[in-house]
Amino acid sequence: MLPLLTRIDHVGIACRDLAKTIELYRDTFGLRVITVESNEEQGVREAMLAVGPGAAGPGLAEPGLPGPGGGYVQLLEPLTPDTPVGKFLARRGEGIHHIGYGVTDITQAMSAISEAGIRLIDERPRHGSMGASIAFLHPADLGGVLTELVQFVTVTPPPQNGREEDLTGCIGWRTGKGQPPHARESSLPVTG
Ligand code: KFV
Ligand code: CO
Repeated sequence: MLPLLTRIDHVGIACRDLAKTIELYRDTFGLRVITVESNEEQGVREAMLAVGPGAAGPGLAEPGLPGPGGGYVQLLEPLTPDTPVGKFLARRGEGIHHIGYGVTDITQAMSAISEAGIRLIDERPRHGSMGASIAFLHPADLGGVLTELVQFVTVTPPPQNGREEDLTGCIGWRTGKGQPPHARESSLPVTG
């Protein structure tokens, strides 16, 4: 059997104050902030900080994004208390919230993992950071680890009208419930 998980894409970390936590990671580790986005469907405002060799990878337009062996730290601040990250903070406090793994074909990976008896939280892929397709797997079936599948697609810069205020000097855009303004090729396995 070929491995379904092709790389560690990101480690998701729940925090109460995104701006302060970005500063902590930048100042302590010198990490580069790639994006800051709000994702209303997921109830988060989040930042992706690149960790790794910094080479352009397949499907990544911009040199400086992680290539093979690289990944991200994803810092997550809840938009409201009644969201997954808001509830997590109330129950457990700040800390590691989930791990995101790269997959080549998210729809195929979801069905294979479901057939293996692991509960899917999402019945279909959702919109994730930087336009990726994402789907979550239930922590209760995976030893208490909330697990996310990530299928990366070609990155195109967000249009001007999708930009958020520039918190950190990095690219920022808003991810709403429908197609994000920067959504690309219609082959993306995401609906509404
Ligand atoms: N890790 C491990 N266990 C967790 C957990 C987590 N992050 N969050 C909740 N739990 C456990 C919790 O400790 C409790 O266990 C049970 O789940 C129910 O907690 O043994 P216990 O004490 O009963 P609730 O009631 O607080 O949570 P619930 O409403 O059931 O929701 C849990 C869950 C996992 C279904 C929910 O958090 C969820 O749907 N998560 C997936 C969506 C998500 O987390 N989105 C934020 C990240 S967005 C992202 O990463 C993006 C946009 N991206 O591109 O990468
Ligand atoms: Co994530």
